[in-house]
Amino acid sequence: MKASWKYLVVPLAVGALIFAGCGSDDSSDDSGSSDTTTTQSQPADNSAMGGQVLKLAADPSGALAYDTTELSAKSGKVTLDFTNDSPVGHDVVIEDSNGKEVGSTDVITGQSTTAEFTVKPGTYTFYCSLPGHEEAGMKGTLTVK
Ligand SMILES: [Cu+2]
Repeated sequence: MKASWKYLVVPLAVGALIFAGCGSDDSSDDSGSSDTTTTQSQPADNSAMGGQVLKLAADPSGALAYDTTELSAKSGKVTLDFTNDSPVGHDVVIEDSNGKEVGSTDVITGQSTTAEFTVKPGTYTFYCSLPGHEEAGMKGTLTVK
């Protein structure tokens, strides 16, 4: 435990400095955060930088389903990485608990796309907006802590 504790302290201290810098200087935050994350693979550090990525895929055989009905994220910026390898077009729309849309992807077929949005703690829903798809089961819950 002693050795791993020592290695933890330095990245956390650097992360705190960069994070503090982001709040007061918007012009340089992008380049600074990408440099520091290259040496860190821990999810905790990535989320501190606002860089969490959620992966979601449509059923590759063409069934009206995603590969999961439950996603979870931490409060802040989210990049949704959506893959649809099936021959059927799909998208993803994210709504908050009031039914207000907070993010969406393009309708894609046989490729991947991303959508970026910001979430607060609470329960969100995601679904496919193509006619009949949500009703057939292309929907799920995004829980944000
Ligand atoms: Cu769909």
